[in-house]
Amino acid sequence: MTAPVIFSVNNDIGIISIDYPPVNALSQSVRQGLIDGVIKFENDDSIKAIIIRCKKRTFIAGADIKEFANAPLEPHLPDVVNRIEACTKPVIASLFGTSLGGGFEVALACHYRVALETTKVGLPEVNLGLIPGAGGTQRLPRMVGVKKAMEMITSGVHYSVNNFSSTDLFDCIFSSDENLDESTLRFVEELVTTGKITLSKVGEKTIVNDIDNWKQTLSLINKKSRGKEAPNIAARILQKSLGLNIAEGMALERREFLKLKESEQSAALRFAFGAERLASKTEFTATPLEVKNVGIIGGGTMGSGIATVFLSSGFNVKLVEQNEEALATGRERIEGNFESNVKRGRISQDQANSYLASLTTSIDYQSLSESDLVIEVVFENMEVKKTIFRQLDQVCKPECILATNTSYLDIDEIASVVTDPSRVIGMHFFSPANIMKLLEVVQAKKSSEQALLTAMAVAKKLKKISVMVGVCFGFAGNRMYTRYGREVQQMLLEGAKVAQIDDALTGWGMAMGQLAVSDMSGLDIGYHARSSVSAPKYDRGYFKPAELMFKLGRYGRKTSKGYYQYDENGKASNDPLVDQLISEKAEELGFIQKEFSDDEISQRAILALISEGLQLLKDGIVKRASDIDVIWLHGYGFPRHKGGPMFQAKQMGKNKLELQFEKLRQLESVEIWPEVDLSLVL
Ligand code: T1G
Repeated sequence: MTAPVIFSVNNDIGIISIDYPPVNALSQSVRQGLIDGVIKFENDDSIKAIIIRCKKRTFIAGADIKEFANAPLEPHLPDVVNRIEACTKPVIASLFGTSLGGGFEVALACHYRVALETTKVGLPEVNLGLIPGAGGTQRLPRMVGVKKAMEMITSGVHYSVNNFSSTDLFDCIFSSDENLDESTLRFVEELVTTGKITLSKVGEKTIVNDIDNWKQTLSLINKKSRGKEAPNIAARILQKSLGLNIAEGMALERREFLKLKESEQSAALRFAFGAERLASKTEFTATPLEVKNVGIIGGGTMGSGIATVFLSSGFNVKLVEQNEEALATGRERIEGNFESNVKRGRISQDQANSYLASLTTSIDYQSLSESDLVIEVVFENMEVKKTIFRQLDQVCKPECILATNTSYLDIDEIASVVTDPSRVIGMHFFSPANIMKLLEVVQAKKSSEQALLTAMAVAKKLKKISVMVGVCFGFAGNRMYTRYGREVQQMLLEGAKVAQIDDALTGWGMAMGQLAVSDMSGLDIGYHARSSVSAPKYDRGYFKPAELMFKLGRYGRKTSKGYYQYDENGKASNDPLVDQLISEKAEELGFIQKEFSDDEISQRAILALISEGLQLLKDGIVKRASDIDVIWLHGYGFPRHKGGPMFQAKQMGKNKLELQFEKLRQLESVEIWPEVDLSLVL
């Protein structure tokens, strides 16, 4: 394997080139190479300046996340960046791609920074439950002020270099059609030949305190962090650093960084980072088909949302509906989605117009003859879907992939009406389709590797996170959601109150309470979905409170009454009548009511998710435990800093899990809490 760092000379300029795929991360060998390069050229009298550049995909995208599991090896990154800054010859960082975390800290320690205009920079360590650990909290505020540094470090967002034109952060921004290496060399040569080159050290600058109200700033960050520790710690370090010199500030930063690196939150967030990238990997070897033309059957909320996502990602979309009126409504919905994207400044009007220019509509299925992929997005009725697939079988070209967006119906049965069922798969988007990142790619019994891999490649273009799952009622996500919902229903029957349950779950970190989500998605939808399969005989309380709400016409937000009541502005409030009605139902069913603690509620709900997750692994519906976590992080508002239900199982460990499951089996039954094979997750 070639050395990740090589040295070369161009006239009197020393060049340190990093070539360490995939993202030139700061592994031990890269760190060592940087130090060796600085010392080599510093001691070479013929050298006037040093350039740090990277090959291939991007400038350094950070410390090597893969090394975090082990004890840190020398040279440590803070020493590397300080050595660069201390160099007696000017060091220039030549940026492109995404210069992030430790990569941006290396650039900040250089005496000059130049970049292509398309470059993104950032200190996103908080997304990994960390803080910058190599001077980022010290050098960035010295260059952009503490206010901007606070925003960048606590948000973890990547920023375009064009955001910093009012600062001295970049010495030169090259246009995107320039050759970065040539432009950087020209920039440095000019400085050297004109003798203007200097050793401007960021670390020697003072931090300008441009934050007026620290109390307010810190509380705002605490509110936004929703239980994540790292943003709050970073904010406090920025405050404390106002009176410190760079060495004292970096020592403080390092202490907190090393503490966070051992934290459960960082372990969860680093796990999530890896799990997301693993989810798209399969053992399949087929070559995905190229997809340009996409047919969408159904222009309802979901269909128009999915069409919007495809158009926004550069695909040609043909929307098909059963009549002109429905077609017009579908087009209006899509135009409405783009209008609100323009209003929210997500895209320009020109972009919206160009996306809409790739939309065509028809009531004639024949118009799908050139489609590479067709997605059926009509209401959940098996016979209607089978009719549509019979028509698609007639009109679509043999290599066209036929996908259904059903959330729970049997895709093997849908595929049974198609001549070549190997081209039938599920592509289960989550609502709202233009927001939710998750896509369940459903493998039916006869789905081909090529069809599945094509869908996963399309998902990447849509900037979705795709997870492959098998066919069962509700696939992976909704099947677990039903089990999670069942446990909430059971706790209602055993005496927990509506508001207490939702507060316990959001207090634990869930984005929303399960009952508030049910009210939002409609209790009638849930009722009809569950009615398509028979309720388990061994579970006498199975969704009884939900059934009661449905029978009372309390469908949730859409009827202003569900588990909560909603005023004319949609504001939710408790309705004591609901707790009373459920309590009476529970008595009628013979359930003994008791007090619940918030911990007991959240623990039992998470254990229900783990139990069903283990069943999914046992049934082979999901290949990896981490895929289940990715589904819950991106489809169901599971708190990212908790890693996911299966990650939580790992944190709990064998003994605690077995003990908890056994207790619940005693409380209820082995049918409801089946024996589980913990080796599937531990
Ligand atoms: N270390 C190791 N591998 C990394 C990596 C990293 N920092 N970043 C990406 N990869 C791998 C990733 O696993 C995948 O591998 C491949 O690169 C492509 O990634 C002291 C301690 C750079 C914007 O947080 O945000 O510096 O799956 O699929 O969508 O202060 O990756 O192909 O085998 O995501 O084009 C701070 C994390 C670290 C940046 C590219 N840096 N990376 O996105 O490709 S902490 C980060 C990203 C730090 C210091 C601290 C993105 C990306 P594989 P990808 P992408």
